[in-house]
Amino acid sequence: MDTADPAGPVQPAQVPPAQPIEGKPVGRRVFLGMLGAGAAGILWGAKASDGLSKILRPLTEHDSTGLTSLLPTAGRFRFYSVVGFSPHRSNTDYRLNITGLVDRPATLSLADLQAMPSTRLVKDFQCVTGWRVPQVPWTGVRLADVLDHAGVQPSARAVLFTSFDGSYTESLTLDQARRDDVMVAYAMEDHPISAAHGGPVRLYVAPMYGYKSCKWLDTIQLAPKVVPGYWEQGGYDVDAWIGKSNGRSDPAV
Ligand SMILES: Nc1nc2c(c(=O)[nH]1)N[C@H]1C(S)=C(S)[C@@H](COP(=O)(O)O)O[C@H]1N2
Ligand SMILES: [Mo]
Repeated sequence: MDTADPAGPVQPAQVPPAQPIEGKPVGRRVFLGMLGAGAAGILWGAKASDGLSKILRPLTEHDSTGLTSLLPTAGRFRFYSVVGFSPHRSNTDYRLNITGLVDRPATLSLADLQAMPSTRLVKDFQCVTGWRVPQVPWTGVRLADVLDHAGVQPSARAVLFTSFDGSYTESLTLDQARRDDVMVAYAMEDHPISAAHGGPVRLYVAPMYGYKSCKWLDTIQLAPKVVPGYWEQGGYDVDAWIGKSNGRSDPAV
């Protein structure tokens, strides 16, 4: 266990019950998926203002190490991991692999990514279960630039992502992946992305619900078609547009 990770010793907790989505209750498959997630320990930290405060408060009150104060986003973000822990890879060991239907398969270090033209976006971060973190700054490289670096072959139609947690998967169509607001992110809130939040490098898909933003990004594979990701196999929409998917149609978003 990495003792520098204050979230490490926290025990897995139940995922909060699904909020019925206005006009359409959460489908049975989604609900069952959430039960499964709870058992697997999807949520292992939470903001102190909700019913899960028991997770963080014992650390805050009894944490003689003071490590809890290193959690910069405690109170804003929740920390999700379907494997129930936060995998760790150092900045120097980190590699991003680009494989599949590309002309030049590539392995990029964090320094390689940081040497590429960067982009910064400030957007609300929204989980499909209802919590939202307003105005989060993200910095990284446009996914489109990473794809061009490897040279996408004409037969590719989709981009598949895997995580070095060994379990999480996601995907986008090639058109979605080429949007300006989709990035391979290495900074969040203008700091390096912490291990809990998917660092050193995670995907950030601004126009979609949080589950698209694969943490601990390991491999980007160009493929002929989309493969439903971890949560999508549990019933969530493959096209996860905020406000326009998973039973929502919110003209304000
Ligand atoms: N590898 C991995 N990526 C993941 C998840 C996960 O459990 N594992 N959870 C997803 C979900 S449902 C959300 S809402 C966000 C949460 O990001 P955070 O843990 O940084 O708050 O990460 C997404 N990416
Ligand atoms: Mo989420």
